[in-house]
Amino acid sequence: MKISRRKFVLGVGAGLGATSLLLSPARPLLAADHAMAAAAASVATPGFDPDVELELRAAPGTARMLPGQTTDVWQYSGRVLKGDPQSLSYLDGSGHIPVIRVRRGQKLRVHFSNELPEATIVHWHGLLMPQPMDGHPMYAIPSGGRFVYEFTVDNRAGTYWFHPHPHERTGIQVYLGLTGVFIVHDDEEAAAQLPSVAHELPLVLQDRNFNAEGQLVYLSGMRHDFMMGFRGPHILTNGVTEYRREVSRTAHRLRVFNGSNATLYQLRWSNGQPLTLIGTDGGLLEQAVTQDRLTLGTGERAEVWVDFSTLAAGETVSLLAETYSPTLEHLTPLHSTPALQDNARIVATFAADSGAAEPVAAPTVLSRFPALELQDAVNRDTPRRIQMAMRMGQVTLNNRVFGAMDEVADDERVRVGTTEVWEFANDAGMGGMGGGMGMGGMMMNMAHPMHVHNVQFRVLSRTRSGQADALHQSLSAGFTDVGLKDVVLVLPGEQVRVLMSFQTHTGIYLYHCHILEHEDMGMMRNFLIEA
Ligand SMILES: [Cu+2]
Repeated sequence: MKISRRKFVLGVGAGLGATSLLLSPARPLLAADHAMAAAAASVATPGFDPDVELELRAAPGTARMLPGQTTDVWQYSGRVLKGDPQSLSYLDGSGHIPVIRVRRGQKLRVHFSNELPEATIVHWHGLLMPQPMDGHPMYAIPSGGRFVYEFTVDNRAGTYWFHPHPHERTGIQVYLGLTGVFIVHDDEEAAAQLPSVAHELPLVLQDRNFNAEGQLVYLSGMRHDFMMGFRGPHILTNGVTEYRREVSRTAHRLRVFNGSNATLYQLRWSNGQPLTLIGTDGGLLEQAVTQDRLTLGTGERAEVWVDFSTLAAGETVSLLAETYSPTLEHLTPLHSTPALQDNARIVATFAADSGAAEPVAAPTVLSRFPALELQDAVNRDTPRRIQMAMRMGQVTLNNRVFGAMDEVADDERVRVGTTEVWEFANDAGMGGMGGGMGMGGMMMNMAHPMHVHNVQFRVLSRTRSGQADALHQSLSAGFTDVGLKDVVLVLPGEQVRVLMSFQTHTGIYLYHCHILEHEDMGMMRNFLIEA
């Protein structure tokens, strides 16, 4: 586990100096990358007969994010070539965030074209996917390039998403607007009798910073800023500030998604009612659970059931958020415009319409989980340990940063068909191994949302060195450790064990911190699923 000099130098030299990610042109693709990309899908496979076929572009555009102002963005847009016309739509709000909606078992083909001035590639976050379709940065296509995605939707009904994944440019590309929601429906979900699509409320939460002309402002490019992660004074919901929506007086299904680069949200209802949680990253829970708060790290999703029939016509209820930086600085008090409510920021307001109230009983039994048992793990007593650390201006996983596109260490190989326990350890600098020195010797203790590609896992345990303070207790109370997950927020001092099964697909996939600035700095590694 020692750091090879080459890897370390690669990480430091890869454009993260003071002039930075934002100002420097995109890293030119290596010849080897081109060869791999070319070998992958650039044309449709004749034998693949899609149920749904889409065209998807990434291109510069504009959006109405702030009242009365037009903001330059990068956005996904497209059209349906084959299949249900509702397979592609756009969220309300600014209208620049697309939603792909498919059924489990359907074959999907997406003709993707890169009309950005730099390389990009699309990752389908949370979905089980053949390696060449997963959007690994080795498949990044240059400006003007095309990529044909073909895969069978093999996930449970749930709220997934898609975003760019080119190495060192993910943060800025997502920030400029490249985000999409990917919704899967299935028969099990239909049996649970949840609110219909007409009563779904997808809510994408993203914080942003604007200049006086209403244009997006990202980080300066200083290394320290990337260590801290982006934070913005405005919270956009579905691309707009002060999101407000009229709703009918009946049950609704919220699909809440933290699409920010780094900021954490802790959500609650303004009227004090508990949140009825029905799903997480990997789809529906077995049974609905209620909790007072909901904590979402970047990339995490939660589905919340709510019945608005108790509201009088015209009455409103809001979703409130306390916001935190990954260093667990409480950001909410810094941003008192618009006015705080109950010491929290208002991220969405729902106003009841004047239709008749139609109360609906809360759902109870929702789904059956796929079998995922600790006794099946090949390493139940000796978890694969992933040590996070921040020191010498570097963010590392087991003392490594992302290296060559196809680099896999001996301890990063798993066997297809097996179940494993992984332990994400965020205890460096807490007296544990690895140290915790950040910039210039400053101690860096940050919460890292850890994401693994091509798998949905179960959270087994959280343990902590030392006493949990009040903030840790409060954030922990909002966790969604009950469901199937593809991101788990690991607080400073914690060791989180997860159980996952590599049942489908072989090849190189990624695990990484989902603070996008950390990912771009190389807090990301390949792992290989071997036959
Ligand atoms: Cu991180």
